[in-house]
Amino acid sequence: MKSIRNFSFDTKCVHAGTKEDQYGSVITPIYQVSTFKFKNAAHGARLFSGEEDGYIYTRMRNPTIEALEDSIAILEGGAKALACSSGMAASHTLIATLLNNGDHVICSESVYGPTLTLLQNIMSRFGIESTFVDTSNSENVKNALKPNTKLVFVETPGNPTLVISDLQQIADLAHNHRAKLAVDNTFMSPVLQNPFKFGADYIIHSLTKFLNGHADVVGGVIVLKEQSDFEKFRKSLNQFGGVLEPFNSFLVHRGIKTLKIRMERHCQNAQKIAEYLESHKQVEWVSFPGLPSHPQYELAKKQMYGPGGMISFELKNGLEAGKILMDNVRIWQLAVSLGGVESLIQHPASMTHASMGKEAREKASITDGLVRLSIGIEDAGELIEGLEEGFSKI
Ligand code: LCS
Repeated sequence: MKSIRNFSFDTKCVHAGTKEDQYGSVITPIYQVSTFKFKNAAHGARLFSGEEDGYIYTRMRNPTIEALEDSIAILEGGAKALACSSGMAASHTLIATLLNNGDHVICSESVYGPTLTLLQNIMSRFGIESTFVDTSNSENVKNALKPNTKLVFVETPGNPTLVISDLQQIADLAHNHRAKLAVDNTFMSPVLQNPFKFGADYIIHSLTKFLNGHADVVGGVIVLKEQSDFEKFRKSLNQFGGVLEPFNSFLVHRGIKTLKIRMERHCQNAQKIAEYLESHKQVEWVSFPGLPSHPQYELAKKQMYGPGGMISFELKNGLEAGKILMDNVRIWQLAVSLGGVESLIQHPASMTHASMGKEAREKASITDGLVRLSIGIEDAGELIEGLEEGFSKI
C-alpha cells in the first residue's frame, strides 16, 4: 500500500498522522488521560524497559499527541517530531538538548524577541555563548564561526523585519564546520518552506501560529531530520517536561487539515495588502517577500513556495502615525501573535520585541516606527478598507 509520505501535500494535510482505533474513528480522538494501566506487573516492567511498545504516562507518550507529531514530521519530510507546550519550549528543549557548557551558537539577529533573550540571558548562565548576526548575508555566519560553534539557529523570514537567509549556503557553512543547522520555520509553515530540502538538521515551529491557525492554542514542535536523534530528544523533552496537552494536540491536528488552503489565502491577501501599502502616500517603506522591492526577492522565489502572510512597514511620520493607525483600524485587531485566520496589527518595538532592548533592535533594523501585520483570511478588500479607516485619522 502507498505510504502517506508519498501522497500530495494536500492529502497529507488531511490524513497524515491519523491513527486507527478499535471504534473505527475517522479522526484521532482526544485521549485526555494522564496515565495508562498495565495488564500486570511484568507488562509494566516490559514497557519501562522498552522491551514492549506501549503507552505509560502522557508526559512520555500519548496517542493524540503522537498523531499530531506524526502529521508534522510527515509534512516537513522529517523522521520524527516532538510536540512541546509552546514555541519557546521547543526552542529551549532544542538548544538545551544539543549544547553543552562551553559551546557556541550563531543566531539570526532578527528573531522573535524571547528567542534572542533565551540565548543571551538564560542559556549564557549555563555556559552557552551566542553571537547574533544578520544571517541574510551568509558571510556574516562564516565570520562568526568559532572552533566551539555547534549550532546555527536561523529564523527566515525573520520576525518582524522579514529578512530572508539563504538556507542552503548556511547549511553548507555549518556542516563544513561540523555544526548543526536549526531553522525556525514558524512564518512559513511546511506549506511554504521545507528547510530539510536545503540541509537543515532541525526545524522548530511555534504551533500557536499558522499550523494551528485559530488563535486558541499555545504550542510548539521540534522536527528531527534523522531518526537517530529521536531517543535523545524524547528523553530530554520528557525530563524538561514541556510537553503539549492532548486537547491542544487535537486542536492543532484539526487546524492542520486546512493548512494548505489557509496558507494560499494568507499569501493572496498579503500580496494585495502589501501592494496597496507600497503605493500608499503615507507609507515610507514596506517589507514583504512578495514585492520586487524586497532585498532578497530572488532568494525568496528560490527558497519559498509563497511570500507568506506577514508584512512589516513604516509610516512617513514614524511611530506617532503608527500609533494613530493601530488605534483606529477596523476589522484588524491590535494584538500580538500571528498566523491565525483573523488579521492582527501590532508594534514590535513596544510589544513582541520590547524584551530585546533598543540596542539589539537597532542592530536588527527593528525601527521604533515599524508596524507588523499578520494577514488573516478575511476579504482582502475589506481588510484594505479597515486599514484606510486608520490612515484617514493620521
Ligand atoms: N518563533 C517565532 C518565529 C515566533 O514568532 C514565536 C512567537 C515563537 C517562536 C515562540 O512561540 P510561542 O512560545 O509563543 O508559541 N511569536 C510571537 C509574536 O510574534 N507575537 O506573539 C508571539
